Amino acid sequence: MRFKPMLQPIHKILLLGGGLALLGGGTLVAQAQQDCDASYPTVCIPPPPPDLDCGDIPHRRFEVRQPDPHRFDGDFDGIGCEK
Ligand SMILES: [Ca+2]
Repeated sequence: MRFKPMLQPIHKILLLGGGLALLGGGTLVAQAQQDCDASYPTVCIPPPPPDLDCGDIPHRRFEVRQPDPHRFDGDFDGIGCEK
């Protein structure tokens, strides 16, 4: 009879910890998606600010969709950082 009151708080802490871990994981996924601008679907480039140039990123010849906030595709052919 003495063990039951001691076990209950531990059980609640474990449940709380699991819930927080799930919450934390969901937040991390949401942040990762926000950091990838939809104008560059094949690579992950965060939206400005700051404004990035091709020299600031490792990617070359990647798909660019408008509005292209970083202006990686200066000639508007849908391919960014060709040079
Ligand atoms: Ca281009």
